[in-house]
Amino acid sequence: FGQDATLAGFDWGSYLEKSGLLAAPVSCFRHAPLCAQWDDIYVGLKVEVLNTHTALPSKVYWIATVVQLAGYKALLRHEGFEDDDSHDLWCNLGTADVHPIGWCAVNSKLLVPPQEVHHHIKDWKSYLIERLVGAHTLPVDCHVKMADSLRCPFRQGVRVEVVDRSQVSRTRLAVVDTVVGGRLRLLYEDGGLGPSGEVLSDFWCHMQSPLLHPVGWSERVGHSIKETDTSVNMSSHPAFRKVLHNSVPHQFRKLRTVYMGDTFFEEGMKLEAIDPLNLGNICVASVRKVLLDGYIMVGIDGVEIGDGSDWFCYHASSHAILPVGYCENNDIPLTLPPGYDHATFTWTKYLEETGTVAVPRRLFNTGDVGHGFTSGMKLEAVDLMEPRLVCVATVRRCVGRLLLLHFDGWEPEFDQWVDCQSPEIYPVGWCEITGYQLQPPIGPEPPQGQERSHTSKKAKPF
Ligand code: MLZ
Repeated sequence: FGQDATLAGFDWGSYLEKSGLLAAPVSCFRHAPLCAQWDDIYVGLKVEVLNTHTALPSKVYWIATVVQLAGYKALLRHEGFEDDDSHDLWCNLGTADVHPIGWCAVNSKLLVPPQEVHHHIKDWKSYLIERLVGAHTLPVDCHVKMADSLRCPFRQGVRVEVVDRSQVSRTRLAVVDTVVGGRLRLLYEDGGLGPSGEVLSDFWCHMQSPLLHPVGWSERVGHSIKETDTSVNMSSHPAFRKVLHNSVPHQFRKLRTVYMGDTFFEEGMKLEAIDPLNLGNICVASVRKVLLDGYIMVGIDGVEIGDGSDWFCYHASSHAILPVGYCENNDIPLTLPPGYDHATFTWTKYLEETGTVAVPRRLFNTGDVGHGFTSGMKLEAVDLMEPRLVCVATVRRCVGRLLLLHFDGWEPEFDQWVDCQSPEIYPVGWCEITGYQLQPPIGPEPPQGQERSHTSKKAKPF
């Protein structure tokens, strides 16, 4: 499954032009390459870019102006075309042969105007001088910064603990197979290989994913971990032929410290939580177990199997757990336990009936972060139910630090709530830079403003 956007003829530039929508700026994505540099990259900058409109045998360049930005993609207009936009071209600032002004001089490259404009300007030298006075250009270290930020502390053969996709309440030992743009393909150590050596079970996540942990984590915090089935032999797979190395804490994202002092989450307390198997739903939920280091296990009320195998681990600082009343206060439909209906449900009554208390509001990390996303913005986002897939997506709603993402062309049942700082969302053009396959929109966009359908998609563990 999955298809390659470029092969399918998908092109972000014309897609955005057709929809008339904006792309979220790179500065919105804290973990994305060049995020910190993005304040210095804006419309109006002048650059030196490979000139493909010549018949010359060697690579030559020409000066262009950024006329529009969409994530990493810039719409460029070559000097000389003035107001004529018919030759504008989209190029990716992270991959294309685009450089700061002065780069050609330093690197002994020729500046040659495109054939189309060659004739109507007599004196190119003074034309350019006039156009370049007072102009700004790309930061000189732009490409170096890009390369630096694509470095990744994980390599093939590194062992980690990661959520077990066949039973979300536990972790499982896995080995890094491939790394693309900081996203890891993980193979469970006892995942098994098919008759022709193919991997039977893998898992993808970004190296900063909250689902990923150093070896020893589960035991340390008291999380359950699947015992590795040692009868499964993986040794014919290249990732297992390496000398395996255990990952260590400094390779992982530091979480915000939480104090588990006098008042903390307690077993039985109620809250609202994103359903880990249906990420578009925020549900009535309970704290089922308190682990160490600020981690808790959460169960969704009314649908639990009863053996704890569907509990899910969230850190106290997670965006996915919310105080009671959060949905009501923010006009989000709260998913109720079976047997309750929206006309009569109130949290006060529910707490009374169940003889429980709500988790104190101040324990949640729901403060505003001032993220810069607005609804309608386009981006590239992981479908967390099939985390190998990075898809064309749109921000449908912004509520505090949460974003409701819609996957273009897919029914609203596939929508997912994610944190604005999730490492699994990327600016437009990220796939092109990292060489990751982008999933294009499927079919025509379903009509807008349609009621969310009630035939719920069968929940699949990831
Ligand atoms: N096999 C899955 C793919 C879903 C991918 C959706 N991505 C937004 C299905 O068709 O259900």
